[in-house]
This record gives sequence, C-alpha cells and structure tokens, in this order.
Amino acid sequence: MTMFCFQCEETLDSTGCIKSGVCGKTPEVSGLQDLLIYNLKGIAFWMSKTKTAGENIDNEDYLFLLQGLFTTVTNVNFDPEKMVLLMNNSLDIRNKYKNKYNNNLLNLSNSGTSSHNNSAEIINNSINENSNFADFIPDSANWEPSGRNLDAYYKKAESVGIKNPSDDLVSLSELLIYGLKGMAAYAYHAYVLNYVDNSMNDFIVKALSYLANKELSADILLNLVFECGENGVKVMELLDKANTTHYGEPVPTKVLNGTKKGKSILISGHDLFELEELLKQTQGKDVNVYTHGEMLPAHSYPYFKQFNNFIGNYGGAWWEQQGEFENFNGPIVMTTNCIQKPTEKYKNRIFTTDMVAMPGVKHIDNHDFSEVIKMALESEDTPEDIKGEIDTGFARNTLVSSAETIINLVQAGKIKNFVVMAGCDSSDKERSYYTDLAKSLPDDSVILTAGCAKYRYNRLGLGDIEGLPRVIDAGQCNDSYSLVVAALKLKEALNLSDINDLPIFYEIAWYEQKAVLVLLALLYLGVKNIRLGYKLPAFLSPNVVNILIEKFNIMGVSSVEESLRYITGNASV
Ligand code: SF4
Ligand code: SF3
Repeated sequence: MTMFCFQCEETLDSTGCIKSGVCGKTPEVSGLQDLLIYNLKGIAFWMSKTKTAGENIDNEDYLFLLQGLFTTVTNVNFDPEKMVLLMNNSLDIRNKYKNKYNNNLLNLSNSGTSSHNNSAEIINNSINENSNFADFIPDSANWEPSGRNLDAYYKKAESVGIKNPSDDLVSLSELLIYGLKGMAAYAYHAYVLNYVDNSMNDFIVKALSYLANKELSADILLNLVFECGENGVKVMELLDKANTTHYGEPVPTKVLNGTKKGKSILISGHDLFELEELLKQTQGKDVNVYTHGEMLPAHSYPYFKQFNNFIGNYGGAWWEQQGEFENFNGPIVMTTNCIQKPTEKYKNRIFTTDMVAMPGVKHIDNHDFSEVIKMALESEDTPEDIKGEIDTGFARNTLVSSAETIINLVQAGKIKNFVVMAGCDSSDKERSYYTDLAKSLPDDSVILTAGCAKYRYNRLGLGDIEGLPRVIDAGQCNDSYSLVVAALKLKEALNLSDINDLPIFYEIAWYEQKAVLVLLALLYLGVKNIRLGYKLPAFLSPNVVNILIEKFNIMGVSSVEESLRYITGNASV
C-alpha cells in the first residue's frame, strides 16, 4: 500500500511520510486512519441532515466521533485489527443516520401535513436546492465495502488519502481536521469524567460535514479553522472544569524525580481517570506508582495526594520512553499518546488503555488493572534512584491567586518578561534549541510551560525569583488554557487593552494535533507574534502560512541568539 501523512512535526524530510511513518505507522494503518476520517465525514453529513430535519443525535454517536478522531492522533493507535472494529462501527452509525433521514423523509411525504411540517419543508427545500440529490451526496456518505474486512478497507483506503498535499484547500482542510482531532481528544477526556458539551460536538459535526463536500471554499474553511480555535478554548475550559471538579484545584507541588526501592508501576499519557482507578486498585498492595511524560502534573491535584503509594515521576518526554521503559523494573501503562513500538525488553510488560493500541501489546478493558498489579508484585524491585525534585501545579487557580505577587514583581522590575514555552516535545536534535533558550534567558525571565515540551527545561534547576520558580508548570498540554487565563488576568490588572501588549513571548513547540488545537485557540484569543517550532507544519501551504503571518505575525524559529534579541529587545510593559 502507499501512504501519505504529514500531520506531525516529525514527518519525513518535513514533507510527508510516504513509505512508512517516522512514528512507526505502517501504510496499512495510515490508510485505515484516512478511511476512518473519511467515514466520519460521511457520518457527519447524515447527522447534520438529520439535525436539520429536527431529529436528535444520540450521545453515544457523538462519542463515537470523538473516539474516531482521537484514535487517529499521532502515536495513539497502530493496530489494524482495532481499526477494523472502528471502521465497522463507523459504517453502522453512518447508515443509521442515513436511514433515519430517509425514513423521516418517507414518513413526511406519506403523512402530508403534520406536526413535522417544518422538517418536511426543510428537507424538501434542501432537495430542491440540489436538483439531483443523489449527485449531491458525497461518496463518504454512501460507499459500501465489498466485505467488512481488512482487504476491502485497504482497497478503499487507497482512493481516499491526500493526493495533492501542496493544494491550499488541502492545507486548510487538514489544518481543520487536525484541530478537530485535538479537540476530540480533550473532549473525550472530559467525557470520561462526565463532562459533555454537545455544542462542541455539534461544531465537530458541522465541520466534518462541510469537509465531506465535493467542492470546498477557502473562505469557509478559514472561518471553520478559527471557529475550531474558539471551540478549542471551550474544550480546554470544559476539561479544566472536569479535572478540577473531580480532583480539586492543582496546588504547587514538588514531585520526587526518580524512584524509591520497591515494587513499581509506571503510568503515562493524559488520562487522569485511569490513574485514579490504578491508584485505587493498588491500595494496600505494597506497589509504588510513578508517572511518566504527560502524567507528571497529576501529582499536583489534591485528590491524588491521599495515595501514599503515589511516589514520584520517572523519566521524561514520550520520545525517551524506549530507553527509560527498558530500565524500569515493572509494568507500564500507556493511557493515551504517545506510545512508541516497544522493544523486546519490555514488550511483555507494557499495557494500553482507552484509544491506545499497538499490535502484540495487551489492552486493558474496563479499567481492570489486576494483571498489571500482579505483574508488578512478581517483578524485581525498582532500585532507589532519586535525582531531585520537579516543580509542577501552577495551574489556573494558583496563577490567578498569585497575580498580585507576580504583578508586584513585574512592577518592581524583578521580572522583566514571561516566555510561554508550551506544547509538545519531540526527538528532533534541533529541539535542544528549547533547552538552550531556557538556559540563556536572563535571570529575570520566567518560563510558563504546559505539555511535555517542559521536559526540555524543567529539570535544569533554573532557580526562582523571590520564591516563584522560574519554570512555572501549569500542567498537561490542555492546561495551556491556564496560561491564557493568567495572561488575561495580568492584562486586566495592568490596565492594558491588548493581550499582545503584555511582556509575554510565545515559543510554542508542536508535534501532534493537540498542539495544533492549542495554537488555534491562542490565535482565536488574539495572541500574535507566536514563534512556532521547531519546524513549521508541513501541512501548511505557502499561501496558508502567508495568511497566518499577515493576520497573526506567526514566526518560525531561527536561532537562540535571534530569539533572545527579540525577547530582551521587547521586554518592557
Ligand atoms: Fe509521519 Fe507523523 Fe504521520 Fe507518523 S504521524 S506517519 S511520523 S507524519
Ligand atoms: Fe506530548 Fe505526545 Fe504533545 Fe500533551 S505526550 S503534549 S507530544
């Protein structure tokens, strides 16, 4: 099979993965992911028709859209068998709404005038506007496989992928889809904690159903991209509410960096609910639990502090996992992205949950960690290896309540500027730029961080300014929302009319699609002059880049020296 994927920052030669993914994605899985997105557009097409006809969408079908989008995020699902199940479901759900719409139409034409008059009118108008309705229905809403199996899906997948990557409409469409993927991942985490906002789900339906069209308009796509940013702010707010309602407001916390002697389990990814379940199930079992990657900020939630076997953080960002997991004595649980293909040394002791899937890796269903705990008890002890502490927990509430202290430090000239260094880390060698920049910033600069990008500088010992750490960690990538709330508060307190007048500089590091959503959210909030790195997205065509430059003065990354000149030269309020 052939493939084309350019959705992440590590895409081959900054152009596109064509033979296999740099991430390890096979052409087959890449094709299945393209086809799943294609089917989601077909589902959304019928859902939006059904809604226009006055019928409701079932909550479990909204959920399927979230799961379908989430599963195609970089480093989530590498398993063709899992993809087949999703594909089968996608066709069933699509046909459910197709039938619902057609039956509605039939009932209305049979019943003449009825209480559904309005719906009948809408449907008839919609058909009249499109003299040949069959021509109007996109293939994604109608195609049927020759069989519900891998071969039939592979065959279809060949025809639905990206064919003309440099086209501006493709660029805008993919920008929108990647934003939707990020949105779906965050909405799914909120859903798991019983927080749902169907207005966001309706936006996903609207955007996907537009993307199902045969003809697309650049203006409409651009508007949808900005609307996606607006929904990005909303979904991060929703997830913030879900997390803080369940687990309390994060508090500044010093997390042990390393391990203590004893039986151990390592848990990585973003899903706090899986962590909750793991901690509950390990109570009284004499097994220590450590976080890895994006799970680190969990230590700052008051709820998790009650578990005295929740010891510390082991390792760094996702891309370091192979070496780190090999050296960890005990099972490892991946709750979300980013999973990499496990090496022989740990492939039998890594587990996946939720949407994460990897061939040959055991998947945990229904949050039942008994097998993981049994394995931990049978494993060798983890040796004592403590490397110090890591600061985390400066989320929205703490930042806002520290606003006065921060403003006083700014007004006293003790803090000259803030540099938001948030987003994703990746394995690119050039990423040392972020470490070097963090080290080179003057002592009166404060770094505001969120996401796994933090591992480039959160263990450097950059000190504090009158008790305020110079690396302020708001949490996971979705907690970038906290940084924006704090910036808006600062703007208000300093009586500024524009968020861009604050002495805040944005160094956003992206790798996967959640960071795309975070970027769109920042743009929606009017943040300008973002330096986006380490490489600009390959999926942005030159014309789309120009639009972003014109509207937002987005910049690429060149060198530490140049960034330092920019920051220190524009550093006063
Ligand atoms: Fe390549 Fe990234 Fe796509 Fe993987 S997700 S195939 S590395 S572009
Ligand atoms: Fe990292 Fe994968 Fe994006 Fe939530 S864990 S930020 S890359």
